Amino acid sequence: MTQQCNSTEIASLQVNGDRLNDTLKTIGAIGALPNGGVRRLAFSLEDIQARTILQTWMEAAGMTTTIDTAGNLIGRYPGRFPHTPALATGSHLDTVPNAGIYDGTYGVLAGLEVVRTLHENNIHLDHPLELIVFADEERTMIGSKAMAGQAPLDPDYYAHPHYAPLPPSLAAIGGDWERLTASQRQPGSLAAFVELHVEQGPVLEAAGGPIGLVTGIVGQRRYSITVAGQASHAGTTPMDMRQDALVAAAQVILAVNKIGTADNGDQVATVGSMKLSPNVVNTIPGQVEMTLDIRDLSNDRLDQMVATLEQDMAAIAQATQTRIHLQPKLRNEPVPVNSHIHSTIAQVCEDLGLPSTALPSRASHDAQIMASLTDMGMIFVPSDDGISHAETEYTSPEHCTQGANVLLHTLLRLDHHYGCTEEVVAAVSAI
Ligand code: HGY
Ligand code: MN
Ligand code: MN
Repeated sequence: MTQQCNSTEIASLQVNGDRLNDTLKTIGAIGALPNGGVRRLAFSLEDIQARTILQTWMEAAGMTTTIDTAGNLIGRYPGRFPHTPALATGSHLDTVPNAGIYDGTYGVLAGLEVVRTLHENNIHLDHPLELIVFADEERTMIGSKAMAGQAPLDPDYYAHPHYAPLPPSLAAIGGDWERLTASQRQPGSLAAFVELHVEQGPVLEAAGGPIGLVTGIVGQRRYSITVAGQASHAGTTPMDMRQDALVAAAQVILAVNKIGTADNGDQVATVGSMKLSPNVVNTIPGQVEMTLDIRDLSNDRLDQMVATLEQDMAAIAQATQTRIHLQPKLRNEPVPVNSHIHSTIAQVCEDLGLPSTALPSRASHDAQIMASLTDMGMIFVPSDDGISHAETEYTSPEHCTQGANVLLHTLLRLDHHYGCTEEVVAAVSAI
């Protein structure tokens, strides 16, 4: 496979920023909401429409495409040594119910722009280059978890009253629940994975630098909390004879806030959704279902938060004569990034004259799951006002372009770093 560009031309290669930002607008219009936000829930028609467009764009950029049994859409740009482990980048196209156009989508489209830039300059890396659109990052993370062999295989684990069961949802995007484990990649099958993402927080903007050098990704634990009391007549039931599930739930919410604000630490704790029943004006709430999301860079601190909350919930249940159940629903381990990839990204920023700031990711990402499979790195660009998971999420076209250039040159350098060894080249050439 001949290379048209020489090393000097490759060193000065730039992505097409206008094309990248145009694709962001095009995909951002899929699931557009009247308030300017986006709703592109995993497995929805909007998700399928966006994935279909991406697949077409991938193939036009010289990639072969597949959808694995976990529903991951994988574009593969050929390398000069096709049988060596691939370099990979990617993110997600699914969104929370009221999102911006950047969370996840930006990393996918910047990866596409990198391949488009290589393809139109007839440049091929030594390694194959994979662009992965992970399935359902926002709720189950089934795409990356299955790829890493971490997905619970009981479909009931993912059950939720607001969402369709996972097996038919996966089928809707080309996956196959019955053969889920076929999507698992073996350690060593990838040379490295780098994800580019908007920070979704205020640190980079405050630091004034366009590029974030992610140092690690927080651990995250999600739970459902069910509070069971006794529904009863709001008029005839004396206050001292009530088992009011909402009064108990209110105390649980304050207990969650207490573990989130303890010791002025960096941990966070959130009750993001709540459903009470029967939810009528003249009946004492009999049941409350809530969700809990806690995060920190330290597993020890997360363990302590859960232990403290369980103690508090036992006391609240006793005092309110209710029953409170904490059901684990998702667990992501805190992971550091690969130090060589981190320093490669820093060097690329320096060579491109882009100020950079080291920071942890306080959001979860598929990258932290991929870290169990291969060397992992993450690059951030700023989120204006630190806003994300809201319609006012915004990152400037300039920052989007700068981030994509850093991704391009990071992958070019990692291609050399994870060089194809003589034995591998000899073995491959002999095929
Ligand atoms: O929850 C998260 O951190 C990610 O946006 N799914
Ligand atoms: Mn995301
Ligand atoms: Mn998100």
